[in-house]
Amino acid sequence: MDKKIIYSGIQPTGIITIGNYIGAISNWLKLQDDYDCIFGIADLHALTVRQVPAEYRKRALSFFAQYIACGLDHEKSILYFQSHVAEHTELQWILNCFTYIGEMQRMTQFKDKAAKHADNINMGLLDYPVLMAADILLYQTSLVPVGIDQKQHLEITRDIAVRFNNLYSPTFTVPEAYIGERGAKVFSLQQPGQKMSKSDPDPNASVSIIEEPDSIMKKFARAVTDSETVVRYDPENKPGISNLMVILSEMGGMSFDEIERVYGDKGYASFKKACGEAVVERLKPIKEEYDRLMGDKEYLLNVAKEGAEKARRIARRTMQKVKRKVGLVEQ
Ligand code: ATP
Ligand code: LTN
Repeated sequence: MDKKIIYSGIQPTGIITIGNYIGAISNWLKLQDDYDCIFGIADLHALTVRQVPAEYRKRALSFFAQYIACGLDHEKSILYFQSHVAEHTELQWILNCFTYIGEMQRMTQFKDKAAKHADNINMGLLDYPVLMAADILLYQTSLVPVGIDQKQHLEITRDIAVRFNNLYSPTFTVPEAYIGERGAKVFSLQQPGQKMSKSDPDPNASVSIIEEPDSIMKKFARAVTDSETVVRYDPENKPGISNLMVILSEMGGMSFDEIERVYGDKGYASFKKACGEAVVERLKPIKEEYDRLMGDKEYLLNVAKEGAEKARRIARRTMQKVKRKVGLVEQ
């Protein structure tokens, strides 16, 4: 029997943070052997906000190198740039005709981004979830591993798929979100009430997966905690410490019990140092591999080309089906 299909992606904005790593990429790594996985760089999505072209091109390639450096394997999974497969926008147009404006205006992310970029509330920002639905439905995806913030986009994707399937006949697999238990939401090191975000302008709030060790240690030393001295998991009353515990447990492989036993009453400084060290240690091989890959651009472009070819083959099949169902004349 064919393996089930997994699809996910990240927009090449800002930096890939340990939040993205814990919430998304580390889950992807676990899925590569048991599923047919497709991981895209969502470079069309990020055009909804202004990008500086030369920087954007570089950043997108750097993100692709970071995917591979993290352990995503182009021999097991399809790794590619969304913009290299034209079927994404082709399907988006058709799905647009099955999506209501009101549904898009209600999306939390749209409302947030519209407030943040009040001078540029473009059609792309409103239509963002339909492009995401196209990404997912194009590949007959069963599972979509994302952080909890993307759940609403997954729900609308399901609604669009069901609507289309009911109007015609079963065409799209109806996907489900796959949200990791812990680490579904890693919080900012500076404002533990807010999620750690790739594009946070405060550099102390997040840690990149290719950051220098010294800088990582400093950021953990400066992380906001509370006025107590006990290391204890209590997200409500101790959000800073609890967030650090999630990070240490995900990156250093320690259970909460163990962390409380070892660092419970040793004071925050030694606990924060341990967090920094665990992160540095875990990221070390990733950074080394990333530096090597960035020295071989040709290799990266070849992997991307091969990925796009494989993706296109699957995407074409879905598009043929969709075009036939809606009544477009065959070529
Ligand atoms: P931005 O700040 O630019 O909106 P982001 O940090 O939210 O970006 P995305 O590109 O929107 O990152 O998300 C990439 C993936 O990482 C998604 O699956 C998302 O759910 C997950 N993710 C993002 N931030 C976190 C976080 N703080 N904790 C856990 N998962 C996260
Ligand atoms: N919107 C997503 C990125 C993304 C995505 C996808 C995730 C674009 N296309 C398809 C899963 C499946 C985000 O995380 N901000």
